[in-house]
Amino acid sequence: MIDLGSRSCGQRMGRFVLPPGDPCTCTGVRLGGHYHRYAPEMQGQDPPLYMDMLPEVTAEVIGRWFNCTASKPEESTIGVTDTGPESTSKVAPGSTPVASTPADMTPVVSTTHEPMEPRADCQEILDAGQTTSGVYTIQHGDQDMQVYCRMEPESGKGFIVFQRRQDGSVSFNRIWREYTEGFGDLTGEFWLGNQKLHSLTRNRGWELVITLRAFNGDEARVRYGFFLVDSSEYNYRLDVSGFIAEGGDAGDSLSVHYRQHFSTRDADNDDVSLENCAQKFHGGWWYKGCHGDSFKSNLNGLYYNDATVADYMGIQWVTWKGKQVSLKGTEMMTRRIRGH
Ligand SMILES: [Ca+2]
Repeated sequence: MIDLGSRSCGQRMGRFVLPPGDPCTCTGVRLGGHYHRYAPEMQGQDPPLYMDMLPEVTAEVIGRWFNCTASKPEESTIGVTDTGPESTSKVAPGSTPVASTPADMTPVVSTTHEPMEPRADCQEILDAGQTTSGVYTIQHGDQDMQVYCRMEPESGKGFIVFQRRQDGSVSFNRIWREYTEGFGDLTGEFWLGNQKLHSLTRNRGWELVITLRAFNGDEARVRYGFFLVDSSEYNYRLDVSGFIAEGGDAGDSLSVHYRQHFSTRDADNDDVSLENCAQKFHGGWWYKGCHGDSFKSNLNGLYYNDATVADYMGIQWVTWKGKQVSLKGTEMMTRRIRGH
């Protein structure tokens, strides 16, 4: 099935979305609303990341405002994408052709879907007929939460994506408060936030699915039948069990981190007194030890543009590629299992 959400840079419901930096370069869309929520430092930047527009303001018009030249076909992906499942290549009048859909896990989706009515999670949204992956608003408790839903209508599953790595565009070397609140871009790289993860998973049975991509093109997918992130009182401790290999041979690199507290460079909750694993590996994770049998995974490590790294550096899933290979991309997502 073609993911119609995999487009970037465009008009949507009166909002024109601009890429960061050069507004003429339509790659890597940033949704304004999300940046407002997670990256206040992006606010007020010139040019702005998005502008609310009248529908008649086209990409061409905006291009003239910024003195863009019209010929950037390989970079421009301006198009209207809410066109329904049967039309995969419609182009907005006067704009350049829509670029080809990027690789499967690359979710360059600029869609903020209007909710039909409040839904508690991505599964309910999928069940209500929304089969396109993208940014949705769910109502959790008494608060609205923007999440990226990975819709897999073939299997009838709708996941809340809570972590994504794909190009190193967002730093994951963050402090406790940032990991608590979340950071990044829901349509790019991000961490949803430990408090949200706890709030989502605390009461009911949730599963965890992780997709892993290597620089050599290998892909793998693992599933844990039970997933819960404990409260801040327990430093967002990881509760995970029920490993299943869903695709590939990645193995289980997370169960060794079971019951581990979350650590960041300014909150050392790992099990070793003489080292600070989060500081050493430049990320936030449920670190146990900084090497050996107590270190099997770190999907929030430093991003490398090359697979080969020093021991345990980079994005690690040790049971798959060993301790000297950093991964190219990851996606972590969770779903409430019905009937539990
Ligand atoms: Ca320590």
